[in-house]
Amino acid sequence: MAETNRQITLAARPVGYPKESDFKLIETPVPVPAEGEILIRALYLSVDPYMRGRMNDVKSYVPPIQIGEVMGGGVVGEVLESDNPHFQEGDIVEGLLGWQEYAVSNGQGLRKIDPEIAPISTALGVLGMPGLTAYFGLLDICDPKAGETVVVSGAAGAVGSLVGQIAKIKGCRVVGIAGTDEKVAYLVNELGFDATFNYKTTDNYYQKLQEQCPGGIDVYFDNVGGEITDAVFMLINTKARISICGQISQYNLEKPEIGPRLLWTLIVKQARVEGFLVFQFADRYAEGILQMARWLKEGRLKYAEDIAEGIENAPQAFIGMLKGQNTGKQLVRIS
Ligand code: NAP
Ligand code: FER
Repeated sequence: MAETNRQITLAARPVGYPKESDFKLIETPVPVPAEGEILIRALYLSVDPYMRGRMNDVKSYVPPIQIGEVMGGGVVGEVLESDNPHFQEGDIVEGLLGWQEYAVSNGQGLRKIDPEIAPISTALGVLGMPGLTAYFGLLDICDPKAGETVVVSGAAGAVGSLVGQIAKIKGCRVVGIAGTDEKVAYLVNELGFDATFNYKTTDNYYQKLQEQCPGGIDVYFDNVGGEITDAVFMLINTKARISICGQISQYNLEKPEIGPRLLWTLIVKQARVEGFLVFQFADRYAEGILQMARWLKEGRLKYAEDIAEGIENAPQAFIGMLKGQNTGKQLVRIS
């Protein structure tokens, strides 16, 4: 075991897109577990869009990260020592342990991972928070039916790539929107999406969606917001369901965008828009993980991971993810 614990802390509150200088790598002693606690060595760190919000000095469902505090976030790690009857040395666990190489925990909120089911990194992706977001956000909030047209934005990311595949499993026609030609080709060729476009090289989103959704849009799973979402609103069908999962196009803006006012489309189409947090489904996580694992095993669900190496590269991996450099789930492997 190393003698020091390398940690990434918040050095400054970002203005616009975060930059490397907003983070600081520090070294502290490896923590010593107290009575009833366990010591965990991190193997994979998760970097997620929600962390951008936690870097602002705004209270949300959890308090913001303070300057000098270790960046919060999901981790998969190995138990090195345990004084807790529920965990043994060698167990693989997942929990909110933050961007650091070692952490102690009293076991609360930690989930034991079975490495036989799937690679352990999936506990931060398809079999973890993003997978549950896709599963409940699509099936519960949008109730997609066979034959309906489902549009998903942020379609090549951790959540979006799973949303599209679940919609295909349910017999829907799926249209995905993402930011590179490689991503949109991957969605069609590897994941079975019916149509896709690259929003960075498309001028008129409305016209493109009209072409790709000749029967209109029944379900919209929104990961991005902004102009893409405005175009979708203009093409929804009667009784459409829209789930607001994320609005990543807005997270790094210095000034809030004033967009077109399109809520009237909801009146005419008697449509429903619902925001959700994956945590509201906590009492049903087991159901979601079981179903996603089953689809994985049956080969009906594929997943991609983009893996950066070393904790020192976590800030760059996070910034890169916010700018679209990832396909599938962005992770950081701790060697
Ligand atoms: P992700 O999609 O793997 O990564 C973020 C992606 O966002 C990037 O790869 C990039 O892809 C895209 N993006 C960045 N800026 C954009 C812009 N201005 N316009 C359009 N797309 C942009 O991340 P994720 O973890 O799966 O999260 C996806 C969304 O779900 C996020 O909005 C996140 O906040 C939300 N989320 C919500 C919950 C919840 O409980 N509600 C839980 C998890 C995630 P491109 O190359 O396509 O631009
Ligand atoms: C996310 C975006 C936003 C997310 C949570 C939130 C778990 C919540 C934000 C808030 O409460 O302000 O991707 O994922």
